[in-house]
Amino acid sequence: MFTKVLVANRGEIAVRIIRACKELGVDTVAVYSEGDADALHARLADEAVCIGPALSAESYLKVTHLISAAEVSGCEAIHPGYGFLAENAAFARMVSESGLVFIGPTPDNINKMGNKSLAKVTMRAAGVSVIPGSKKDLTGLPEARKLAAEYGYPVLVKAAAGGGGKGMRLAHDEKELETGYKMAKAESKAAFGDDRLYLEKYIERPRHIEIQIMADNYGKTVHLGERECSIQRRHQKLIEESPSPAVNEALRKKMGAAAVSAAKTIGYRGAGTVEFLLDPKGDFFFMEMNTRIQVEHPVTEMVSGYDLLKEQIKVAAGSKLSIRRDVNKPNGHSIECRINAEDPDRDFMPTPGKISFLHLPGGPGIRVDSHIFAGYVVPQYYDSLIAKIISHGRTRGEAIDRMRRGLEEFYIEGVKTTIPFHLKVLADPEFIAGNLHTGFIPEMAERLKAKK
Ligand code: MV4
Repeated sequence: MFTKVLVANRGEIAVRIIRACKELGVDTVAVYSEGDADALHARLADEAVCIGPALSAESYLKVTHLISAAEVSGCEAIHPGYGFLAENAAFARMVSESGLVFIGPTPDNINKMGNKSLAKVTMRAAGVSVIPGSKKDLTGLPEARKLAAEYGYPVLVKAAAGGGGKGMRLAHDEKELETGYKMAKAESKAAFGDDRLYLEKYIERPRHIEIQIMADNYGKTVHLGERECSIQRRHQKLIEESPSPAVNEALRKKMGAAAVSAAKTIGYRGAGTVEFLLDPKGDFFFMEMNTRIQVEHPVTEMVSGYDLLKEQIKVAAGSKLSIRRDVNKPNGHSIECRINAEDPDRDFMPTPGKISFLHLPGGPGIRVDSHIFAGYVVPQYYDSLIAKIISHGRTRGEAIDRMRRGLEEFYIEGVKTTIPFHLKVLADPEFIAGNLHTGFIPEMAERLKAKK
């Protein structure tokens, strides 16, 4: 095992990584920006190094600062967390070329999945069902028109370098395709410096179902079941759960096998997530793969019994996976609500500022992953996630009841949060019935308006 690990992140995930290292007997070095001088992760780690000003571009994204911090403090490995440099193949390569271990997949793994259009080519060749669409990057608008006519409208134009909805345009007819194509091209050029596009048949009212996989260096690759992440707002997930109300054991085995073969095809190592769309008929299609630990990993931990961070670190250190077989039978049900410092009454505008009072929920079946405390000032510079409440129960109903109680006993003053919004979702009859799909939030808004 490593003796010392550099935690190249901030917020709740930095705290989560430090906790896993403590249990493994590994010392930690935190990095922090000038905007995070009082942050919890810098206090909980054994050592802390300031790596620059508050702006991420001058601190958490500075490859040279991170590698120097690891070298001067005598670390053997770097954990990137999620976001920032977690899916940057050049960073992963520089870490290993500096004689350090990148706790994550290989640079080649990251590259193969980073281009979403190329990832689909690889998956199709491996026999994984992918969303019907262009077989490679589009050559131009004429080809887009031809393919759209072939598959039938509506279609989606997506950025090859994208993911998570950036540079994506929906078209219901040829006219919309023309403007959508041009806008997607300009947007992805500006956002990624890469204007390659691909086209897909638009799947109506799908669920977003993702499969957690883990792989070691000894040829072992397993899946840990699914997470349902259909409840999103502007491509930001707000609530995730495992298992999905729409997935039975037979479907879990099929989707799990597809995810494992996706990972094996590229010689994947470490923790990863294979995203699928599940259509109302029950057919599923590969969408993209995320080559990192994800925000919503705790719901999988609660129903599988495994600590994904510890597994990730052990695998990177050269140990075998402790998970010996696929997790096809989840233990109970788990739900995660993301508590953001945002005002749901003002279009989810960020609400940075000082937390003047705080009481975090607890009790049976409630876990809180967070870095906040009374007196903490939520900085304006980073994403607005301040806590994750994760409930666990024997049934989905019990997980919902516990989550509602947890949200109600979360007392926070000084910043507005997404807690009232979560309570509305938990009271929604369609949510309670498990009727989830990617249009859930706009449709819930309509239901609430009709009730008034
Ligand atoms: C789709 C789709 C329907 N059909 N692709 C949104 C984010 C990005 N990862 C892909 N997304 C979608 N791709 C096809 N061919 C619908 C979405 C989508 C969506 C997906 C998951 C969760 C929420 C969503 C909200 C709107 C659209």
